Amino acid sequence: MDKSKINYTLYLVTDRNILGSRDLCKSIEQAIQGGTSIIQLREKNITSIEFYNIAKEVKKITNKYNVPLIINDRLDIALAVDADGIHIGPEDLPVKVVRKIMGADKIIGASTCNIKEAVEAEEAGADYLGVGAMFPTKTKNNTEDVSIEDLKNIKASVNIPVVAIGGINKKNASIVMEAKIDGIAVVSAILNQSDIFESAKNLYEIVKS
Ligand code: TZP
Ligand code: MG
Repeated sequence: MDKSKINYTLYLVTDRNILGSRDLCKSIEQAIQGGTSIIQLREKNITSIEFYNIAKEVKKITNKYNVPLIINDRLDIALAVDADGIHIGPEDLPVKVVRKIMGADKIIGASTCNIKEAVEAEEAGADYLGVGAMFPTKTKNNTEDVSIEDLKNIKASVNIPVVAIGGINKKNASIVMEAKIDGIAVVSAILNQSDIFESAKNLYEIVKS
């Protein structure tokens, strides 16, 4: 996958807890059909073999639609399934180390919530930044608050794509897009909705307009 052509418009981060009994792969497929342009497989508290098996199944879907698959946190899983990239935060392996292991062609995303972290991540070799939490979220604990003003300043400080995350939904998506960022990353605004396809479609249209 040519990483200079990645479309960050609508970035789905997965969470099987939110999906409940609904199938992850089917849900991802519906989200992609609705306009989701990049998928991050995010799993917490599962074994390596479970994560690996899920990632292999998800990769079949993302390959089918030519949508990039990013693995959260786990470099070993990302390498094992030949994912398109990895998303890491301050508590994960450093960007520089991950770049060295994954090579130049893979996508590395970094979570940042201020200008200093953003600039450092870019310098270390990150391809894009995830910035948040923009709004209160029930999906992740221990988030730091990022204002729209902070988001604008971060975007202005780097030359790589920026996606905003945290509590973003159809009501507030246009507000974060005023920061001239490259896209929005969501969990519940797609996966916690009864119609995943429609939810993705609505969000995609909001971000694009
Ligand atoms: N990182 C910062 S906030 C967040 C993550 C993974 C959760 C976003 O979930 P939601 O449901 O879109 O608020
Ligand atoms: Mg992490």
